[in-house]
Amino acid sequence: MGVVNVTPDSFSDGGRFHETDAAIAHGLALHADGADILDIGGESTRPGATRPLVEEELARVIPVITALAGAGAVVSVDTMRAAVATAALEAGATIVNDVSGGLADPAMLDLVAARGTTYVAMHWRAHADEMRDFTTYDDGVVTGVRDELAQRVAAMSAAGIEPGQVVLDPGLGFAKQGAQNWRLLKGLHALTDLGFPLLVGASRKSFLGTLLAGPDGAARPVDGREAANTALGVLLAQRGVWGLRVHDVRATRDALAVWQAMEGETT
Ligand code: PMM
Repeated sequence: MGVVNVTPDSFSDGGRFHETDAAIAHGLALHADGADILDIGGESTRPGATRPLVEEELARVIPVITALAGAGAVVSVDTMRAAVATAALEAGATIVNDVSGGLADPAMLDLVAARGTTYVAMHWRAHADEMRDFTTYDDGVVTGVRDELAQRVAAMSAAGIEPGQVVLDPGLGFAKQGAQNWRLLKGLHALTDLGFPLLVGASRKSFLGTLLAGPDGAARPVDGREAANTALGVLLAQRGVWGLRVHDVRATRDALAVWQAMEGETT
């Protein structure tokens, strides 16, 4: 899954693709690099970010979705709002990627049930401006995330969403502190045991920057985290993860090609 953030303030590619045309060109480039899905988002979820108005979010994502779906790409909309998801599905998106797993907008699960679309439900506890206050997991982060995702699955089922529509996501960096992300990744099998495909978004996140900190202790800047993300992507693919949400599709594709060549028949 290739990331197309149409936001002025995302931590990873903030502002670079704000203009509609630039976002479309970026999406087409990721598609050409081999992205199976393009994930279009108009709300930054970087820690501390404030929410855009719904009109603003619509104006950011809809033209980009229309163009990229029209060009033949499979498009997901990265939104917590049912109104935005509705417009995005009308514009050609076929997947709803909701970082709140249905918690931010009470209308979201009913919409997904009615439309029958694939639904990525991420583990989430609070909006970006306060999620740093919600990183306590009484029984450990793996158990906490698993139990809270299981509760979301129950809510989805109650809303009439079919199991085959659901993809789960551990929500790296969302209400998780540095080491908690590694604990979650190492304990991912506990989430796989819930019985749904998993999507993982590690690309450019700060726990990778911390891992790669220099001798002075300063985190590696966003632009220098790609090799680590690519290595992690291969390890996750080997563990059966369904999808990797990445900014550099070509790097991940290349790494997966190496893995497949090593595993495949030699001629
Ligand atoms: N991370 C971000 C945004 N959307 N969606 C899913 N399903 N999983 C994620 O981990 C995720 C997401 C934030 O990262 P970005 O600013 O680089 O898009």
